[in-house]
Amino acid sequence: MSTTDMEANRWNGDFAMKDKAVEVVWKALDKFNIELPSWGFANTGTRFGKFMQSSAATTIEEKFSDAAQVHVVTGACPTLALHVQWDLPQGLKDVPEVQKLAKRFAIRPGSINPNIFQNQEYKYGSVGNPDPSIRRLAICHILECVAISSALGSRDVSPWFADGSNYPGTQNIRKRIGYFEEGLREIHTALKPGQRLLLEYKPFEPAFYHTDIADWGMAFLLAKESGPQSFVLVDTGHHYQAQNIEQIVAWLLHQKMMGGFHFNDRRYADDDLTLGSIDPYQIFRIFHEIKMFEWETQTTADIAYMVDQSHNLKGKIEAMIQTVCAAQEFYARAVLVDHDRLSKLQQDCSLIDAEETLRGAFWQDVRPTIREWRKSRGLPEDPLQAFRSSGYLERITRERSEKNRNTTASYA
Ligand code: RM4
Ligand code: MN
Ligand code: MN
Repeated sequence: MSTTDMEANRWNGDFAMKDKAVEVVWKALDKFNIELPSWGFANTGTRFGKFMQSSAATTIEEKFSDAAQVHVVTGACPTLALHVQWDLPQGLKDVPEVQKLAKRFAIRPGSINPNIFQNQEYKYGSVGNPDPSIRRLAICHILECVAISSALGSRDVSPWFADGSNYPGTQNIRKRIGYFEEGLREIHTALKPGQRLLLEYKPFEPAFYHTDIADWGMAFLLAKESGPQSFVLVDTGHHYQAQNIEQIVAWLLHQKMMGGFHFNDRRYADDDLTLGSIDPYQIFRIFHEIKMFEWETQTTADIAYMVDQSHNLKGKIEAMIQTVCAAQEFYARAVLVDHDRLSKLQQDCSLIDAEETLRGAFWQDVRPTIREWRKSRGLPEDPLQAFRSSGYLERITRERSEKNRNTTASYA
């Protein structure tokens, strides 16, 4: 018996329990999907410049094609998040083209992301801008995104607002709250039944003094104010250092306001690194809060799991596969927590045993179980290796290098 097996048996108690653990992981993985971001396949950079990758996607067609490759090897990514200005530059007119691509690559359009931060008009904000004509422009764009989402049969519209100010005294913070309340209420009225508006918060950048939707409390209140189909989106990179993200998740679950995640990792700010690369325990703790909630309430939390990473040095597709596999690993570990036992230990304030129950699940090596699960589902046991040996990367590098040499312009 290998050390890993012995560990597993010790933790699980006996062989029967070990089989149970495998079953629990398999069942959880069958239901676990994670959405990919179209912009994560394109050349992106820092504010200092872009480092071009000759294989990066340059068109919406290439983004769909790359996302399909990730789905083929992982089986966990049936949807692609779209950023309207980058992917549907003509808005609604581009819908038929996207529908064709979705069909061709067997990838469904996922969340629709408005872009209310890139155009010159948004220099002083979008929905929070003091100029009513700019606010109208932003609201109209988001309304078009709602229509795009309906036409594409996608569920979530997820705006991120760069709105804020850079110097004290330069903007009326309370007035801008009012503009957001008014604008979001109007947008909410356009939602079809079942559609959702997910509000994303971020503490700073590009605004460095105040950001209009800076944290989960502001996003929560605005979501509540706008209507019952609005929820909060947690981007794991959008917090101050040392903030307890899983506590935010627990609150949002408790309030039935947890709408979705943008997963990535970070060391300093909104670094958009691959998942779990800096702090693997963090993502496990988030999944644990969700699984514990589901166990306690005997419900399934209706949460959109999405990736929002755009690292500029790692190969785009490989980085995405790495993140998806990491997400599966942390999720699988979270379902291994013995909730019944943990709950009793928490009640008794058995600190060390409670913590060890959590840590015990975190330190399980779930990779052999996940490999078995993949095999049983007709998926490659090692998605990264499967991608590498597929020849896809070599082909797209040949096909795209010329185009990538000539791109310098937009962020994605
Ligand atoms: C923001 C935020 C949004 C993403 C943009 C590109 O920081 O994370 O979700 O759409 O970046
Ligand atoms: Mn995000
Ligand atoms: Mn971000």
